[in-house]
Amino acid sequence: MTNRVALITGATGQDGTYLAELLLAKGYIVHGVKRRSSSFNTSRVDHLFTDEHQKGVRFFLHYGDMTDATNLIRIIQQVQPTEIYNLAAQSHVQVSFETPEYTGNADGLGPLRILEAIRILGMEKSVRFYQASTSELYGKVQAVPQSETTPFYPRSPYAAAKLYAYWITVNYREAYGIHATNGILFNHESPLRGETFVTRKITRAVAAIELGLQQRLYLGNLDAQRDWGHARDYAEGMWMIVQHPQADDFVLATGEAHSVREFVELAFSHIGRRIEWSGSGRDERGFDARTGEVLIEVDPRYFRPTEVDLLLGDARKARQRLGWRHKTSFPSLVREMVEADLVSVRQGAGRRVHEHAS
Ligand code: NDP
Ligand code: GDR
Repeated sequence: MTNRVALITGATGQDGTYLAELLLAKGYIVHGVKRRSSSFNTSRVDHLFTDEHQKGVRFFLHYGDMTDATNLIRIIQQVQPTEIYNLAAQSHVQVSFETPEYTGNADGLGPLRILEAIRILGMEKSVRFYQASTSELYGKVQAVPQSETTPFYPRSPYAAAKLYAYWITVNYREAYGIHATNGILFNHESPLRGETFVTRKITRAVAAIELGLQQRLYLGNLDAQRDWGHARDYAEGMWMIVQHPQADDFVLATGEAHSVREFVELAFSHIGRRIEWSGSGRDERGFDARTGEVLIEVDPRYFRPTEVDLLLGDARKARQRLGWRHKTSFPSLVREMVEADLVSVRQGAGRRVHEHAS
C-alpha cells in the first residue's frame, strides 16, 4: 500500500517508537514531531533513520510542540498526512501535580490545536485523527472492570487534561464529521518505557542491584493495582482503531490487574531473589528472604495527593469489532523488561544509577 502518510506527535516516546516501527513495516511514510532539547532526545527512534537510509528514507522528524498552534498547522500543511496519531503529552501523572498548567496546555489544549488545524486546512475528510486517551480517566473507581461506558472521575491534573482531550475529540467527530477516535488505553510498558514510571523504575533497579550498582529501591504506594500490557500490542491496537470505518472510542486492556508489590516480587524473582515484606503502609520494607538484606523501602515522597487505586479494563468492544487482543502475558512482559535492563545497565555500568526518581 502506498501513499499512506502518518504524522505522529510524541514520536520520540515509548508508544511513538513502536507505532512508527509498525507503520513503516506496513509501507507508510512516517513523519514525527520532536521537541527541541538541550541534549539528544531521539535515541529510541534513531535506528529508524539508519535502517531507512538503505531503502530510501520514509521516516522524518520535524521540530514542534503541542503548545505551539502555528507550528502544528505548518507541519500538517507540509506533511499532508492521511492519519494523525496524537501521542505527545506530559505523560507523568505525579509530575502533573507539579506542572498542572503546562500539563493542561500540552495534554488538553494540544489535541484541540491539531483538530483546529484540520479544520483550518480543510482536511476534515482527508485525514483521520487518533487521540491517546487513557484509563486514568476512570480515576476514582466507579466500577470494575472499566469499559467504554464506565463513568469518568479524573484524579490528577493529567487526567483532567486528558478528559478535555477525550471530549473535544468526540465533539469534533460529531460537529465536523472528522474521523476522530479515542483509544482508552490501560497501562502499557516495555523496555522502552520511561525510567520514572513504576515498572521501568523497578526493572532498572533489579538490574542495578544484581550488578552491584544500587543497594535499594525506593517506591510509593505498593498497593496500587494496574492492568499492565505490552506497548507493542497497544501500538497495533491504535492502528486498528484508526482503520475502523466507523470513528469510535475503544478500550485496550489485558483484563488482568496486578499490584505494584506483585510486579516487584516477580521482577526480583528473575535474579533469584524472593522478597518478603515487613511493616505496613508508609513503613513497609521488602527484604531478601535468604539474606535478610533490605532491598525495597517505601518513601512517602512517591505518594500522590490523590491516587488511582485500581485499573482493570474490559476490552470486549475492541475484541469484537476490531479483532484486537493483547498477545504478551504479564510474566513475559516483566521478564522481557528485566532482561533488557540487565543488558542496558551492564552496558552503561559507569553511569550513575538514580535511586531516587519519581
Ligand atoms: P512518553 O512519555 O514515553 O512519550 C511522550 C511523548 O510526547 C515524547 O515523545 C515527548 O517528547 C512528547 N512530548 C511531551 N510533551 C510535548 C510537547 N509539549 N510537545 C511535543 N511533544 C511533547 O509516553 P508514552 O509513549 O508512554 O505515551 C504516549 C501517549 O499515550 C501519551 O499521550 C500518554 O499520555 C498516553 N497514554 C500512555 C499510556 C501508557 O501506559 N504508556 C496509557 C494511556 C495513555 P520527549 O521525548 O522530548 O519528552
Ligand atoms: P500511571 O503510571 O500513574 O498509572 O500512569 P506509573 O507507573 O507512574 O504509576 C503506576 C502506579 O504505581 C504507583 N507507584 C509509583 N509510581 C511511580 N511512577 N514511581 C514510584 O516510585 C511508585 N511507587 C508506587 C503509582 O502511585 C501508581 O499508582 C501511566 C502513564 O503512562 C500515563 O501517561 C497513562 O495515562 C497511564 O499510565 C495509563
